[in-house]
Amino acid sequence: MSKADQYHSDPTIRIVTGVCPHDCPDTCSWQVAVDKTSGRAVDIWGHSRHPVTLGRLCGKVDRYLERTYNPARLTTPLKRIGPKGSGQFAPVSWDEAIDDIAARLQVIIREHGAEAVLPYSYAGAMGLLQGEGMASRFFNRMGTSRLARTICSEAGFEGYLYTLGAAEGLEPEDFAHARLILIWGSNTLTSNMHLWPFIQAARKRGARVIVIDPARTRTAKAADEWIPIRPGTDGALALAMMHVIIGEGLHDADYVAAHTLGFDQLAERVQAWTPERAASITGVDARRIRDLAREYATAHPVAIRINYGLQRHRGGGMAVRNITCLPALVGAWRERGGGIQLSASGFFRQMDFDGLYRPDLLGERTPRTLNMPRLGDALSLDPARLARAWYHPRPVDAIPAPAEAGPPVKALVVYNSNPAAIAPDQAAVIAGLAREDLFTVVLEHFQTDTADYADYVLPATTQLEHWDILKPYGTAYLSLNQPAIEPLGESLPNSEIFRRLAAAMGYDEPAFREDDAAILRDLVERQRHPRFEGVTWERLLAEGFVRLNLPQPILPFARGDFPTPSGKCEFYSQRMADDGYDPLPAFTPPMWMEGAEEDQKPGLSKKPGFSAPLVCISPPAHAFLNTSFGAVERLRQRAGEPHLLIHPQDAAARGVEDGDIVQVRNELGGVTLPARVSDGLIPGTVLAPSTWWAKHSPDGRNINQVTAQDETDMGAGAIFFDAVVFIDKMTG
Ligand SMILES: Nc1nc2c(c(=O)[nH]1)N[C@H]1C(S)=C(S)[C@@H](COP(=O)(O)OP(=O)(O)OC[C@H]3O[C@@H](n4cnc5c(=O)[nH]c(N)nc54)[C@H](O)[C@@H]3O)O[C@H]1N2
Ligand SMILES: Nc1nc2c(c(=O)[nH]1)N[C@H]1C(S)=C(S)[C@@H](COP(=O)(O)OP(=O)(O)OC[C@H]3O[C@@H](n4cnc5c(=O)[nH]c(N)nc54)[C@H](O)[C@@H]3O)O[C@H]1N2
Ligand code: SF4
Ligand SMILES: [Mo]
Repeated sequence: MSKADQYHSDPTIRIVTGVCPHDCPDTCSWQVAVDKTSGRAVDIWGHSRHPVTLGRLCGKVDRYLERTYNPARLTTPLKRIGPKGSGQFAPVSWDEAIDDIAARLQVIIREHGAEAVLPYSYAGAMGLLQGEGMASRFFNRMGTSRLARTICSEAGFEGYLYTLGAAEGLEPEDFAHARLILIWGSNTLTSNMHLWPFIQAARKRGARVIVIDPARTRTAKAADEWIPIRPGTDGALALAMMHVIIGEGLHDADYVAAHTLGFDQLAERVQAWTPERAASITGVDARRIRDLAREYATAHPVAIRINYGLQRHRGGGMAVRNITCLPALVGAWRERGGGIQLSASGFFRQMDFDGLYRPDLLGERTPRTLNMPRLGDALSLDPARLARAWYHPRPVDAIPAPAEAGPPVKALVVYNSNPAAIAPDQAAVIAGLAREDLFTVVLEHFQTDTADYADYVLPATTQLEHWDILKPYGTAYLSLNQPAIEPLGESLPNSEIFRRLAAAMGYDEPAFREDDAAILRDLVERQRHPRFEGVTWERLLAEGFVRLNLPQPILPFARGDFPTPSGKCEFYSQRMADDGYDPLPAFTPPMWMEGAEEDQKPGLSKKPGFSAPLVCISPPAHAFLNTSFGAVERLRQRAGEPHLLIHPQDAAARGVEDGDIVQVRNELGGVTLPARVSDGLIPGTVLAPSTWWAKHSPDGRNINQVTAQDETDMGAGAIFFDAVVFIDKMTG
């Protein structure tokens, strides 16, 4: 008997259907049991009828009630009473907070222009309403600087789009039909666990699963094989696989002729990419590369799951582009279980958001766009650094001269994000947040590292307390979240906070008076594309989630139909040439490989020594979701403590033993962490499970001390996993 069945017969309980708001491809549908008398949520579980949730939540969101009812929840507006960053605040009323914030923003706008205000948000709440719904109306009306939300996925996304035209591919259910599955730069069991049952189903039918990752992750341990690879070198591996496939005539000549563009140029390009050449870059044995290519080309159907881990490097865009060429080359798209998935968000690409986000409120204004990973630069008072923070995603996009960079950022409004912990170049971010002349407002559930630097902290509701709609990036089911409980304390939904701020600013458009459910209903009813046929508000209310009007299996490219300019999978991309890139698959080396002498390259060093640098990656810890669960003590306990994994070879070269405290440092900053010596890593790479709140870390700083603001080759994304560090054993 499912939990829903159990509670159905209990007259004291009301069951409410909702959806997980977190930044995770699974977008689980959930149900909450609410005690009718107390109005308190008493249980939460995964929806048993959702075809991907399959009745299970992950170990983090299983604890969602502990997060919502956490004693550390913010329940009243707070005003700063101590120095910036001291975390000293006093409670104030909503009216006082809203009026004072509006007044301060008005002064800043009058003196510096609306571009001096910067919204900063990401995916704390992925819902369309509590995400950017009311916020974008507010900031569009104000005409603030815009934020390019590139911190996570842009490089891979661009590489994928140049090649295939849309972020479409396999859906999770399709993986059950594959015979060979490459999990490439993804830690499925941690970051996308609801894909795993479909992978297991494929294995029961004889499929093999290979994980390509610098670390022997949970997923790599559970797979049939782990292929360790040096970070940032996947592009070279894909080129060599294509070398073998084309060289040995293993490609699908019919599919290639009918549905791809530029095969001859590709064949010529990959000729030089022998497995031996790729081996010297990737650290993967040449023989293994050759066999992998053969297995990939001859197993049918063959599926690839890439994720964002592999593109957090300078060459991440091109790496994803190269890998994305593989399925068309072997005709994998023909069959169910064949193809690739990076993101399924393209299933929703025809969704019309103008009625929600209201870009029309900008009028004729086109404010500057600042790039998210460059927050440190954006908050600098040096015009040259501010200019560098301008969003310039392609080589053909220039940054302005310092004199043209516009006003310094004087006000920062943070919601759904925790930049003091998650943004790269933490020292630069903190220096900006610590500016006494910067007016900072933070909408939050908890007193995060970022909230410590606020002038006002405004308490927001959690997903149990507000309405929303989730557009997943890993499934084809649109989902509705209904509030299960009343807001805790004085907390308010983001939507209501921006509504009140708008009123205080004197914005009297009807867009700032619509209530939450009406906005969402309008969003659903406004959709005209055939994919939304049958996706109605009534069904969402009754069922919680509704599949897009797409066939199952979707088989997006079985007969070509790539939404690229040529209508084909573009091995040769004119659009890339026009944007300033090599139009063919190429290898873009990671930062760590550039500029270093051969014997100084991390992991390639022939002179083991104290000073040789290492590459540092910091992928998510299993028990965390970015920093969103940092306040939940039980999950912190599960994560253990902030630490650094280091290979025995690299540890020995530095005299480091298991448990020793080491300093991880580079020119940007440093952190001290206990070392754990582990052979579950490719030598030359260290790994710091992330992302810990800085204030829960040994010296009040986390691993983003050593990550840089530099951007990826495509889409101006962040390069979190492309950090060069020095590791020294702490003495004394
Ligand atoms: N439990 C949990 N789930 C999460 C998150 C979380 O914090 N915790 N975060 C969510 C978010 S925001 C995102 S974007 C997704 C991310 O989901 P994933 O992309 O799966 O996550 P990552 O762990 O960042 O990276 C996956 C793997 O890539 C490996 N990797 C790093 N560099 C390279 C490389 O150059 N090549 C290859 N082949 N592998 C590399 C890492 O070791 C890691 O095991 O997960 C989401 N789900
Ligand atoms: N070193 C390192 N750094 C990383 C990464 C990494 O792997 N390693 N991963 C990167 C990636 S992939 C991503 S996506 C980013 C994630 O960066 P963020 O999207 O900033 O993610 P979180 O750290 O989870 O912060 C979200 C915050 O939003 C708050 N929040 C949640 N719901 C609501 C709401 O309804 N209203 C309001 N007002 N607040 C809410 C949460 O309490 C939380 O503090 O981090 C990046 N940083
Ligand atoms: S974080 Fe992911 S796996 Fe966990 S409940 Fe949310 S959507 Fe599901
Ligand atoms: Mo992310």
